[in-house]
Amino acid sequence: MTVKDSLLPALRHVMKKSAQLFLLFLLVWMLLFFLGFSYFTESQVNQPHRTTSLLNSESQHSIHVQRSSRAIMASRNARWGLFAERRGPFQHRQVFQPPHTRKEFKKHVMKSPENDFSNTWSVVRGLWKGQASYKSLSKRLQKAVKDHVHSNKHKVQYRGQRKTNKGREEILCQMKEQAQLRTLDSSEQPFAGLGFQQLDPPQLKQAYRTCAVVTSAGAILNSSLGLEIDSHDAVLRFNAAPSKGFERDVGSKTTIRIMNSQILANRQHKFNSSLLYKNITLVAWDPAPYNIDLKKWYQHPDYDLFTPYVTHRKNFPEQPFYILHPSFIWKLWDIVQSNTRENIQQNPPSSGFIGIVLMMNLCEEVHVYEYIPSIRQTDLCHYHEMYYDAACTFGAYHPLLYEKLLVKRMSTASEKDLKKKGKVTLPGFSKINCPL
Ligand code: NCC
Repeated sequence: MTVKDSLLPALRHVMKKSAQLFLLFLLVWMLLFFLGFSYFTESQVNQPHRTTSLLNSESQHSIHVQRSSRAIMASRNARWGLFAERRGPFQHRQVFQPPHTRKEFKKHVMKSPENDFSNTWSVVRGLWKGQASYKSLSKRLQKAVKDHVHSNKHKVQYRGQRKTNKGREEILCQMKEQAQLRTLDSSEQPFAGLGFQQLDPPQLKQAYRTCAVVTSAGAILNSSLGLEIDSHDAVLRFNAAPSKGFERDVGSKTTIRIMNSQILANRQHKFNSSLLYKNITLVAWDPAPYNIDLKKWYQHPDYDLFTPYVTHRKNFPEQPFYILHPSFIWKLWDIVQSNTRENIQQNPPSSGFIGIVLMMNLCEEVHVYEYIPSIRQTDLCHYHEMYYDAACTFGAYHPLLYEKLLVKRMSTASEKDLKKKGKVTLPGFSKINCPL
């Protein structure tokens, strides 16, 4: 046996082992690379915010997804918005249920060519300066606004003037003069004939010094505003927005809840039984036709709020519960249009604007949280629900952009409060002094 004969098998064995080792090394390296890559991308997404332990894991995930992809929301919304507008139960109102899972999100959103990441921020900056316009909205929202302006569902015929360069004092005086609170008048027909007088709650009057209006915007998450909000004498919340589980950011006190008629009419909201609507003052609204034909409204409300209202008043006669008079709703619309050069959507203002003016009637000072978006702005529609739509913040059905511009023009909040807290401060009507 030669040396060559004895070395060859040993050499072959060493080479085989080295190849196996190399393959193993390659495999481990690929695994480490993959883990490192996904960790890195997740933490990039997380960077601007600490996640709150009050959020459930699902919504935490949703926020991560959202932050990484603000740019691509509008296009997703366009597609899913149209889908919902054709088929959804709320076809005449604005918010749509977009895809929920990461897979759906990637499929429908990430691949879209219509990403408009920069757009959201140009509108927010415009709102901070009080100068945004229809043209600053994404193409999708511009189209939605245009469609609403053309459809004129509530037969709005605005005959008032427009004076769009008013200063703060002048706007406040216009508000005080024209936006006095009016609730359903049970002595008016058809309500008098229907016995609504027996259901009348005591009159809603000015009662508080400082008040907080807490919008449902997703951007209030991670704000840690809860303690500040609870320090006010009264707190107004909207629709089905909960405080339980979100106390750190939105507080826990609720004094008044304002609800659009969907809340009373749609069973899913469990208006009869849910604790959200117990032991507080309730205020409901529904858009009547612009000409305030009360009989027609009673027969064809947008959503039937009258039946649940009557039942609730009978079951809980001690609970203060009001329906806003449609003339109050449309007066607010008139005020927004009268201060806006562009034609605004001919749909009622959002509950947000209605609630703010309601509180200006009831409080000496009103602090509104995350109505004008803060630096936390996100397309996450609500802090308590996992869906995304810039329309929740800037409007499609409701003339939100214009309401917000008007509120910004009336605010005395500092730039820091505005940007960091998303807070505007307004005087209550009792504190506004106007020339006679
Ligand atoms: O979404 P919503 O409003 O309940 O929010 C209450 C108010 O908070 C302000 N907001 C909300 C989200 C956001 N990202 N930015 C904001 O500034 C707005 O001022 C808003 O009015 C409504 O106005 O009543 C609305 O109600 C919902 C819905 O009916 C209720 O949430 C109940 O489910 C409407 N959505 C649909 O109809 C599908 C929404 O258009 C307006």
